[in-house]
Amino acid sequence: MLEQFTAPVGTALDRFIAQKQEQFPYATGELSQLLRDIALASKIINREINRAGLTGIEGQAGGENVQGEQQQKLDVIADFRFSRALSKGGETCGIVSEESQDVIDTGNHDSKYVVTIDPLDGSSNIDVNVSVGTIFSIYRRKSELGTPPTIDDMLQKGTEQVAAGYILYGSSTMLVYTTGFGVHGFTYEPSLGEYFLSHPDMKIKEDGSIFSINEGAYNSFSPSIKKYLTYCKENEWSGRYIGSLVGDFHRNLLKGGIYLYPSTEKHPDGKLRLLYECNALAFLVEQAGGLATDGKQRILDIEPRTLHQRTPFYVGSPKMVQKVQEFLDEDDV
Ligand code: P6P
Repeated sequence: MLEQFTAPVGTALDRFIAQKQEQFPYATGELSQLLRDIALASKIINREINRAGLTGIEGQAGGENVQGEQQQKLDVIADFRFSRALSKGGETCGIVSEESQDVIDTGNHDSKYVVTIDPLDGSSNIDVNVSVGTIFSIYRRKSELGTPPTIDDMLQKGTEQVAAGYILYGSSTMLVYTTGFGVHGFTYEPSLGEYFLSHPDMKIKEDGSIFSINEGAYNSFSPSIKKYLTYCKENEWSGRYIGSLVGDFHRNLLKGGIYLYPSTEKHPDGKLRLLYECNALAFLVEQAGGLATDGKQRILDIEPRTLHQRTPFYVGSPKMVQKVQEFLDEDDV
């Protein structure tokens, strides 16, 4: 079993990835390069986001994505940038993106990885200067090298992830990722155009007092979720919800807390997408000592049926997720 990897704060991302590659037996460098490709695209998106108000790329693009949601101009730009970086980087044969109906064939049929990605989650917040994020997962393909990617390459359980992470475009821009050996956070230094290790081996608190949920949907929550919210208020916990999953997740990762998106009337299967939102965050939170469920089972154990399937999502400090589960179990009685 490979030892937990750490490096001194301030280590540049490229050097960190290279050092970790040495740790992987038989590593051939493709995964390292794939992580670099994602980091490069994030730097370009970061610049676009920071200048959005000046370059007229705020607001809606006029189209809808596969979910029927209004696409923001930056959704389209982010999707293009990440798809192009991953295609040109040559290390992935296929991509599933929130912004595309079907599997994107990158043409790199000799590469052994596939990527699922939400290029810009929470993008409607950009116009009001609230943090947004990119969420990604990396899997080994199941189909033969030299052939086009298949739907089965994409419909893999979260336990099959090779790597996962997010970029948070916030007051500072951070890249947080795991390859199964802990969670490591890097902060972007724009003047140098480089990410530097700022949060080695991130761990979530076992318990917490922050709950993140959109209480605007209260009337359509199940009785158990309503009882849970009453429990949160009786304990005088803090409600913190910015409507941007990566921002809410990152705060709870650092401070302890829970993010909840239950089934609602508008989203009977939950709103968040399994393949390119929940699986990545579930892998990260488990690596950081937390839990992620759909209210019945571990997120990472869910067998995906369709590319854009949704799931209820409860993620965060283990004791807080277990407490919600106690309330949810009452529903099944
Ligand atoms: P609601 C953004 O659209 C998103 O996917 C997440 O980033 C966010 O947590 C959630 O949806 C917000 O959804 O229904 O509360 O507006």
